Amino acid sequence: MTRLTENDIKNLSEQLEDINHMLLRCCGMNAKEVACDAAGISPNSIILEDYLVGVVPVTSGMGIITKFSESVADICRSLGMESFVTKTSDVTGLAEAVSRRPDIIFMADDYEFIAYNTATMKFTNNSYGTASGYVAALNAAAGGVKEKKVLVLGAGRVGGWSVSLLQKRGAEVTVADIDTEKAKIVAENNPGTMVASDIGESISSHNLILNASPAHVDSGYIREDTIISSPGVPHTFDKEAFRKATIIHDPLDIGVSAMAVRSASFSRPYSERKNR
Ligand code: 2YC
Repeated sequence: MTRLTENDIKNLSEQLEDINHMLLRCCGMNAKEVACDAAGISPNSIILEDYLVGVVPVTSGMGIITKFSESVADICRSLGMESFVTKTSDVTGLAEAVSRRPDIIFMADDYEFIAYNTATMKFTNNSYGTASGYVAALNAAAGGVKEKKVLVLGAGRVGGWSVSLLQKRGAEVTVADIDTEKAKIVAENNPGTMVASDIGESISSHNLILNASPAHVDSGYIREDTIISSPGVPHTFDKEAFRKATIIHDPLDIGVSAMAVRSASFSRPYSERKNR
């Protein structure tokens, strides 16, 4: 899993409006609508304002990323939810969060990042949230991926979910990874998926790409009028790539929005349950 850096997210809260404008331009939807599409629900079937979200900083492993928790809380607030970041971290922070009766608790260590729904004890994670969010964005930008060829770059957790979710939407998926064995395993787990033998050639032969890899994509391979839905960090496309392609990217917003909406969709909000 590629770890976000402080630099990746230092201005994220201020950029949420710009990200919405980028999504509206590329997909005709804002982050909330992309997240609802990713969760398979219609935006007017859930009142996100009724949900309370607690975010708990975690110090394990490589420790806290400056403004990570605050960025997650701000993203949830931008969806209309009420959210708070606990003053304490780890188990103390979890106890602090639980005492405020949140509907959803977000916590991330260096390997797992979850949105836990307290009513149903179900959680969704960032790998699924990011894949479902960027698949929804690509589907919208492409005017639907059904029966279209889509290349997934990267056979990690986000790439694997992306292959599965693209196939569910009827796409003809090819998966590419510098570790061919990882690509083959994803293909075996998702029958009908092709494995790219030559990554450069596969980039040149697709105009719909989901880039779930941290590797640099050489713009020389990118065809004119390609759409690249790109959760991968670090985000290293050059000017030529931006001239040739529509590139959809943000460091955290789409993935966290998809997590928040999906986790909320697991239950009625506590405020509603409490008033019964
Ligand atoms: O500040 C904190 O609470 C840290 N423990 C957060 C660590 C997040 C590590 N994960 C990542 O950087 C990546 C992100 C793209 C989101 C999922 N994994």
